[in-house]
This record gives sequence, C-alpha cells and structure tokens, in this order.
Amino acid sequence: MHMLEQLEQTYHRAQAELDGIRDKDTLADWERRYLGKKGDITVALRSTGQMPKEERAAFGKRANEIKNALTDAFTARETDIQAHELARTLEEGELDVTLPGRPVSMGGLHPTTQTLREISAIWAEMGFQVYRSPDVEDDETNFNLLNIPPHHPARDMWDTFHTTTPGVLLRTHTSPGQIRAMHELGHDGTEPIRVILPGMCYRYEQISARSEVQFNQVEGLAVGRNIRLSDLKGTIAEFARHMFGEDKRVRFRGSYFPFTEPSMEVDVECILCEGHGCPVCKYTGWLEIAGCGMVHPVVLQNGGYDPTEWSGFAFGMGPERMTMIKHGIKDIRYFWQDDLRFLEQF
Ligand code: FA5
Repeated sequence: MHMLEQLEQTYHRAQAELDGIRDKDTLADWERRYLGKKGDITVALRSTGQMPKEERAAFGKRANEIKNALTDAFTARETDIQAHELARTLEEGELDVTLPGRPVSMGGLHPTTQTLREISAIWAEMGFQVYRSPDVEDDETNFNLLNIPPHHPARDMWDTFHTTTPGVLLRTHTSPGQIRAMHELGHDGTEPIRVILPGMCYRYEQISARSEVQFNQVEGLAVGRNIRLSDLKGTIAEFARHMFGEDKRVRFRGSYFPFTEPSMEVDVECILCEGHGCPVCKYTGWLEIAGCGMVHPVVLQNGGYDPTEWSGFAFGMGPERMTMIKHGIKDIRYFWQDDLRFLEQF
C-alpha cells in the first residue's frame, strides 16, 4: 500500500479510537501507541527521511498535520475526561466536604517587628514619615559628620565592625541617617523635616542579656525654624504614653552624645512593678527607652542647615529593649535563637 494512504488510515483509526475513550488509563495507552516515542505517527514521521525524494515533502507535511491534529484532539479528550472524573467523584460523594480542614500553620510576626510597627504607627500619627538609610555606612557619615572626629574618646561609645574596605563600616547606630535625611528631604537646608529612621545596627560588643551585636534602632529627627527642648520633651512623653500606657510617668536625665546639645536619656516608669522596684528595672522603678537631645549646631551645618536659623531635636530608641520591657523578657538573646517555643508566645 502507498505510504501516504497507510498514514491516512492510521489517522482515521486513531481518531475513531480516541472518540470512544472514556477513562484515563485507556487514554494513556492510546497516547503511547500513536504519539509516544515508538508510536505509529512518530515512527511514520521518522521514516520520512528514507522515502523517495519526490514523495518526501508531501508525506512529511501531511504527517506533521496529522500529528498536530491528534495532539490537539488528545488534549481536548484529556480535559474532558478529567472534568467527567471530577464530576463523578463529587456525585459519588468520595469527597466529604463536611470533614474538618487540615490546620494551616500560619507564621507570625517576630516580636521586634510587632514593636517596630507599633512605634511607626505612633510616630506616623504625629506626622513623622519613615526614611530608610543604608546599613553599610562610611566612617565620615557614621562618625565625623555627627561631630565624632577620629581619635575622639566618644568613639569608644560605639565598638565598630569595619569592612575590608578602608572607611566602610556597618553602622553602629541609625544616627548617620540624620545627615542623609537632612540633605535629601531637607533639600540642603531649605525645608523642615520630621522623620523616623528604623533599621538594624551593628556593634562589636560583648553579647549579654541586654546587648546583642545586631539590634534595631528607631532614630527620630525633626528640624524646623522654631523647635525647642520643650517640643522634644512633649513629643517623647506623648509617644511613651501611647506606647506604654496613659498613666505612665516619663523622666529625662541629663546625658552626653556628641551630636546633640543638650543630651538626655529617657526613662519610663517600670511597667512591670509600676515603679515599686523589681529585677527588670534593677530596683530603680525606671526603665531607659531612648537617648535624645537637641541637634548639635555642627550636625545641622553638616546636614546643610544654617544653625542660626534652624533648630531640631533627635532621638534614638531600641525596639528590642522596648519589647523586653513590654513583655518582661529577661534576655535579649532569645530574639535571634529562632526557638518556636519563644516566638509562638507573641
Ligand atoms: C545611640 O546609639 C544614639 N545614636 C542615640 C541617639 C540618637 C541619641 C539621637 C541622641 C540623639 P545608644 O548607644 O545609647 O545611643 O543606643 C540607643 C539605644 O539602642 C539604647 O537605648 C538601646 O535601646 C539600643 N541599644 C544599644 N546597644 C544595644 C545592643 N548592643 N543591643 C540591643 N540594643 C542596643
């Protein structure tokens, strides 16, 4: 018989068989016999090369058409069978929709992330936008522009992770972001700004119950034409009341930071013992939540502002320490241990 005729016959046979198939297994068998590696159509296509030259083109073309037609018909049949089988399963009640679902285990937010969100929400209400500044900093911005020159003893306040590139380090605090925010958002000393800068900080420190080598800070910065110390105190006190409770007392203690003058530390009444004294507050009745102060004129200048016309306040708080206060967590090392028994409590 002529090869082309034979091919047409195979085609018709395949098509007729396919029309009668109603189940997955027979369909798979059909596919193997016609379209599989050793299937009739595949073999016919492969034999094109050995045919007399004058017949080759016509045969090859037709064999390809048939192959495509059968492949389409196969796919259509497959979809059809799947739909039927699903309908049948549902009808036969193999699927019991009244069974309770398998519990999905949902991840939760890390306690520090929860605190960070809470902090951001409170500051947002007071008109502070979030500004992101890089974790990898240069020495200039992390120290010099913040009024901490090389060899100044204040550098000892921040033990630093240096990189192998001279002058490049991991930021030891979020304060270098002040300089970046002043230039970018303050348009080099022409616009007032009000931002918070949350982010990770790194210090080459002895790890202890209160100190990690990696921790978050939330920096705050407000620069304007008439910002005073009373604005700083009022704003921070307002924040503390939102964060820790309306009835909590807040106190400011004189302190020192090279980039603020005057500088203060902020304590909130211990929320565990309500000021009576307990191990968490080391029996003082107070817990430290932030460092703050009026932006030093040198820093304003380094940010592009004229300090005779502009003033501002800044603060830096530690969300891990605040989370510890809130939940009475006694050791900061739990935060990075990835222990579900700890994390699932929040
Ligand atoms: C600073 O880093 C200043 N840049 C804060 C500041 C900003 C002052 C703006 C004035 C104006 P200090 O080193 O105290 O200050 O750190 C601030 C807060 O970060 C601390 O109160 C604490 O909550 C947190 N912190 C500091 N070191 C660690 C550490 N090793 N582990 C966990 N939290 C830390």
